[in-house]
Amino acid sequence: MNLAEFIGASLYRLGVRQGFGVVGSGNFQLTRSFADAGGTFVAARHEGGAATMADAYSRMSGEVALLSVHQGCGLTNALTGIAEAAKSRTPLIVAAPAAVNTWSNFYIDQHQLALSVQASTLTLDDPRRAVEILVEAVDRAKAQRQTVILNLPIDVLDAPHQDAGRLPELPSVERSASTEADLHNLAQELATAEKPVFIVGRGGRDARTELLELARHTGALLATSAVAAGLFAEDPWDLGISGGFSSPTAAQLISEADLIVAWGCALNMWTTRHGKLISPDTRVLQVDDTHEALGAHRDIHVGVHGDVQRTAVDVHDVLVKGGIAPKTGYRRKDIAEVIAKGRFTSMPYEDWGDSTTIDPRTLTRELDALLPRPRVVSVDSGNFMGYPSTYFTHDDVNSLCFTQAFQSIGLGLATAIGAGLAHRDRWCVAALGDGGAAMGIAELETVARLELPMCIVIYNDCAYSAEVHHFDGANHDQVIFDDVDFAAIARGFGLQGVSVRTPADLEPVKQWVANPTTGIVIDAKVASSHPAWWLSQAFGH
Ligand SMILES: Cc1ncc(C[n+]2csc(CCOP(=O)(O)OP(=O)(O)O)c2C)c(N)n1
Repeated sequence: MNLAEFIGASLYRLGVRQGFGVVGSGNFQLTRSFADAGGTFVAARHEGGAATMADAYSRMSGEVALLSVHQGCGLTNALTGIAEAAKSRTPLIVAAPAAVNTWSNFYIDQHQLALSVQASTLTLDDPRRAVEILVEAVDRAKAQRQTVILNLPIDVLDAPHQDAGRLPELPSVERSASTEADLHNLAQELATAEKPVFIVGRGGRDARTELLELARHTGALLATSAVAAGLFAEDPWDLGISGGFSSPTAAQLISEADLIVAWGCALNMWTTRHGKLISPDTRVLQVDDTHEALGAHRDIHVGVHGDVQRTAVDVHDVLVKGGIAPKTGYRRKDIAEVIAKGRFTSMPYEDWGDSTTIDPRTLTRELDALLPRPRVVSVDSGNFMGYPSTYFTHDDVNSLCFTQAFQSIGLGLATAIGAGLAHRDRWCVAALGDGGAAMGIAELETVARLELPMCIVIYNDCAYSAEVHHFDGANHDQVIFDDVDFAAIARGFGLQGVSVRTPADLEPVKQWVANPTTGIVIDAKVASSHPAWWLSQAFGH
């Protein structure tokens, strides 16, 4: 066994089960030994796709995933996906062989590159420390939710290596407790609030039951950031996503709250509509297991350091023990009616479609009714993105996969592959703009090869519409394109393809649902006369 093979096998033994990548000379042996040890490896057609597949797989499965790339150019190709993962704190190991001589054509400074995208970085240049470094890498990914670029200088990878046999057990991840003082503070705020709203982010994805209990006790309404969409599905007090994707009703109710508690939620510009969704008089509390996250994006009145699930249970306990009875709070009968009527799925609208183009809302509603559940919907970036994020019904916290921390277009298709592999029992939907679809199109071959029963819907308006609408009145030559026949392209990749201009054109999709032998691409020619309602809040830094 050489060091490369030892690394591949050891990552499997340390609990990494699913890998993605593009194999070249530097990572061939490592990837081979990972698979031979029992790991599942998906060969992507572009490292950008592989990185995002790994990111989405990890988000949707809760496991540490592996990304395996070729030295230098393999890593640079993967960089956008790695940046997205690092910003989202996705537990991910990037096995990145590295050329050592600066005169090598493959040489780049991989350590600096990792730092530049806020990823964690480790270098395994001493084979004697291989076990220690591999354990450290997996532990950082798992316990600290880091995206770790593991630099592997290629001059040591060929060296013979003794199999170390059993590897050390990784400690299980502890849920951090909040202090007594913080819990009492939080309990006090909740006890006195009349119109509390909880906004729950990625850090609260596993705390549905505990947060529902606490919200019931304190009379709080519930909302999530986009990465936790669906968490409170079917609860009558659920307002859906907070931020740009809020319905007018949800936005109104959030802005009238007297207390907002952010649970594992960054409260970034998108979740708060650049802060405007939170009124200046509202008390803002934030609970997070990472100190640096508290108050990072906006001023808060109280920051509570602790795990979301554990804090929700503990503060509920404080309320009960303190004799604070459950209260109505914001959960009034009139509010329940307003919420029910104000959901996107029941809101009336004037249809923009005609015989040549379909309204993106109508398209999404039709597909929502037509595509079976359970589903996982993955969304690319662009003007269209609010429609699939809000007009599809999200039944639970795993029904939307949203890789948009870096707001990069082109990640949607690969996201859908990673999410679909994490949930093979679900119908998988990729919602893309024509711009994002063109950018990530190589992975259509991966969809076909893996025989994923995926519905890829392209909101095709032959433009980068986000830019067209944002720069209204400007010369749009550089952001308008010729029509592309994505249905024909899909057929070339071995998938089904259908062009859609009216709801009636969706008939072949019904037949596909009955017999989904391969994936289907819906090239939907969408009406683009109006900007999406959320677009004006999307831009910013
Ligand atoms: C990698 C990357 N390049 C450029 C942009 C700027 N950008 C944001 S939205 C957008 C247009 C996306 O077009 P499309 O996918 O067709 O969706 P649409 O806006 O038309 O709905 C562009 C170019 C970006 N976000 N990411």
